[in-house]
Amino acid sequence: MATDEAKKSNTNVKSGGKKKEVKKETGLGLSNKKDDNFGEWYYEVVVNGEMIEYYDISGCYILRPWAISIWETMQTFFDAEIKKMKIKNCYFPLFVSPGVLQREKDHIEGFAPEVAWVTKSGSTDLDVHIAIRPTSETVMYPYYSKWIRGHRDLPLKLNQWCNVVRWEFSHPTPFIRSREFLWQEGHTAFATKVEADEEVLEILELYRRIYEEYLEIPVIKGKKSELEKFAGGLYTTSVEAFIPNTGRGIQGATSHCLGQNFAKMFEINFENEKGEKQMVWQNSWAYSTRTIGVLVMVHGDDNGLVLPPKVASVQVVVIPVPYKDADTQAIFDACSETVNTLSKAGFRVEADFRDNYSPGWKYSHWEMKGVPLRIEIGPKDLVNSQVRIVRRDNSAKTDIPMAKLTEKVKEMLDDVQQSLFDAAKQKRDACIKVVKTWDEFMEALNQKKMILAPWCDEEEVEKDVKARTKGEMGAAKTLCSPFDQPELPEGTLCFASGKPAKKWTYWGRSY
Ligand code: 86X
Repeated sequence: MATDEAKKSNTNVKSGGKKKEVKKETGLGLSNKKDDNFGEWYYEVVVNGEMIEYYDISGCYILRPWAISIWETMQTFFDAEIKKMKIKNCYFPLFVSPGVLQREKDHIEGFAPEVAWVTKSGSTDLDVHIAIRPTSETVMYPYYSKWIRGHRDLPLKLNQWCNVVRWEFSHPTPFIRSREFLWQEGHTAFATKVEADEEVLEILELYRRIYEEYLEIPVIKGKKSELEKFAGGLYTTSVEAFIPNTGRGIQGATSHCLGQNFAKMFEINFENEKGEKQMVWQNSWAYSTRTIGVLVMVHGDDNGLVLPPKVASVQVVVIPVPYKDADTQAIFDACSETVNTLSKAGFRVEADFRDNYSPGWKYSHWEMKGVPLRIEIGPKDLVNSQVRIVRRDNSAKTDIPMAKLTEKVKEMLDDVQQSLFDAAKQKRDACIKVVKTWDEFMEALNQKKMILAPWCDEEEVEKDVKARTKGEMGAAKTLCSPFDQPELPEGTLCFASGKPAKKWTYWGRSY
């Protein structure tokens, strides 16, 4: 793996000797292919697709409007859904005092090296250093303790949209592993475990919908193992995606039931109807800008980004294709009219009228940015009262009568949206391997599979699997035990320990 710095200089190269396969016509092509050099391909796509710009601090990236608009679409969906659930937005400070940060020692312990600190103001050393939030449990819960008194104060359901900082040391990757990222963090408190349990799954379903109904990425809902769960909580649920090119699972979002661990630490108590003092039951849940990285990795191709219409800030780009003596003005007018018709119908559409770029250059440019549909209008189209529509996902070209424009665009966008899911699911499913023995497991792991195996559910065995698979590529671990459990016949043995299996669990290398 090249360093972040190397990537930066590599992807910043706009011209010059480094690019191997620059498309002659346009100079816009990617120099790396997704299947040949996935890592480099990814860096190139996010930069050339204008989602990311590199920054002079390793692990920090500029999120350009093309990326933020996708974030905002997911945010609009999720924010409306949690408001239906009576969850309220709030905002707690970015800065954390050391006392507060360390209040829950077990929770912080393993994470301490990742916490970033402010140690100076100007040139003066601060008497008390101030931490930057890596997550907000310790920031928020003292106030939950203050605000919750009686059962009528419950449930308390808050969410915040914010940035967090985790000073990671292993290879940073835009969206996937960055030192600062955007997320929402929900923190809720209930009188009963039943209510908390129910919310955990309700939120997890929203995360599934973000991936499957917006980003068109199949995910598996399940429960994390004791080793992989959030140590401060009772149990962790997640949606797990898979990146076929690297053969790695990736945690898409998590929804935790914290139980009463934090209530104990932070003394978050309430008086019930009988006047008895009780501890609250808590949840926390989050998804982050990592979603965008998964989107790029799953759908992107050798021509750049491929965006699902629902999250694309431009769904249709209209490109005039003037020709020698043809009436250029008439072509431009037809383009404007097309844009007007489609915007009125509610589509996000733009024309590219720039006169300093050729149509071919514009095709590549908007392909790189992943726009789902391209409409080309040339002299022949004017004569025939038609437009040519080209799909980004499969390059299919269709000539559509102007009279049917709106109807056909709607149809095609819906079809692109669905096709992306179908293609991603087919690829993901082809990577799932069911194994029963250690030998089958190792073979599947070497073939970059996502492995479903019967497991005894013992922590020692999971640790052992990690140890036995350690290497350059990283160890295999559990991804989740799917809620949707295949039948486990009586007498099935654990693939790793040979003890009786308790459940089916997904295993693999992961991000
Ligand atoms: C775990 C747990 C939890 C609220 C979520 O996953 C959902 C939203 N938080 C986050 N976690 C840490 O607690 C943590 C703590 C410190 Cl101090 C750190 F530096 C990094 C951390 N990373 C994850």
